Amino acid sequence: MPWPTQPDTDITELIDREVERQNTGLQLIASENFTSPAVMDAVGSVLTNKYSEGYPSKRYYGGNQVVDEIEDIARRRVCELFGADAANVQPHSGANANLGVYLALLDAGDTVLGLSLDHGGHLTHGSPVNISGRFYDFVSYGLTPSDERLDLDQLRDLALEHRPKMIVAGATAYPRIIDPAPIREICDEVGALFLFDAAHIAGLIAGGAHPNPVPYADVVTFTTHKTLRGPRGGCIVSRAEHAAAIDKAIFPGLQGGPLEHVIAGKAVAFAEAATPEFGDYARQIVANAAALADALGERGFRLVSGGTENHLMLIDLRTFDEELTGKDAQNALDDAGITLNKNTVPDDPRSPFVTSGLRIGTPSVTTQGMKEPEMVQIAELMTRVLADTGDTAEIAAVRDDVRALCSKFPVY
Ligand code: DSN
Repeated sequence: MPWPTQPDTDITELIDREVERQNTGLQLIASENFTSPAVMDAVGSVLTNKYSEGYPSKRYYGGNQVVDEIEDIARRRVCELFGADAANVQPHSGANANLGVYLALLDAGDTVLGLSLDHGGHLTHGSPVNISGRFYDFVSYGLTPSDERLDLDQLRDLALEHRPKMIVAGATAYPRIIDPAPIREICDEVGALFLFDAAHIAGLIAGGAHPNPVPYADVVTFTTHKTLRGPRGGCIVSRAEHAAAIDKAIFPGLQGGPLEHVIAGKAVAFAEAATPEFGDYARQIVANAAALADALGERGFRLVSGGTENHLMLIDLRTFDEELTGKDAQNALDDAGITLNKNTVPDDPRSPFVTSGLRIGTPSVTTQGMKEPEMVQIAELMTRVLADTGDTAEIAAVRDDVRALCSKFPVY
């Protein structure tokens, strides 16, 4: 063999450390999950060796007999999962999926409505620092000041005023159900295309815990690694009339060779998500989030919008401790083995690097089998750390308790 015979211990030891970190800490980042060994087997397979620019039966290189079958299975499975006409499983990420849709269906300078970043939207929904905001004329809608829900009246008013070519729904930090029906009505009223970015909630949709936007939207994009629990990557499903333009935009418009090993992992995940057990899992994610939100509320934390209906919640730290920033809270919790991310709350006076809030998600802890009683324990562990982020002895004690809790729910 021409390959080195000695393992690359620099890397293998770090992978071992990461396994240890994932096994012994609480993973509460709302966009993460523990993917299955079957998915990881596919992603770590010889499929990584194959170049396959193009699409099944229309490739630019030879030798694609096997990967053609794999990509076809992935496309067929995801169409069945969501009831879609067409699918493109090649986007390397959710950001590329969104960009591919814009490239397919918009011209540079077109007007688009998207949820503002500081109210829970994604960078690719028109942030000025993202290509979406630089190439297209995005206008932001937001949440109501009163109950922090999507402001559909404002969305309609902005749509009537700006006559956008596309309305983008979906969020990265919004704890409520997004009903696609009224957004479709607004799109129809102004003649706009409807893109639903389901990156965070694709697994909840697949599991029947959230409404399916596919019958309403022209195009639905999502990532495969969040609630859907597949490999890291993106996907697009669409109405048949948009399929050719989307395929052309992803390749050759935006990407080169597809990652067929990841596409195989996506195919495995789509099959896993079609099982009745995955429906139970999706419902438990939501039940766990509700239990965790209740327990945090009882301990003095304000929940943005008053609670959650999905896999995540945003807590506004200011009712608990006016001086405590999201940044300091994230760091102290990390020291205690509780991993989550700082997040702005709506109209946050602090910068996105500091923030007044935290985003907390339950997909990972639900995968490892935790239920409502463990959510109460997690709220208590978090409260012990956040009561005094300078108390290193208490943080060390919580680290031990986190390790003990996780040892009852082994992952890998
Ligand atoms: N990084 C993802 C998230 O955490 O929501 C969005 O791209």
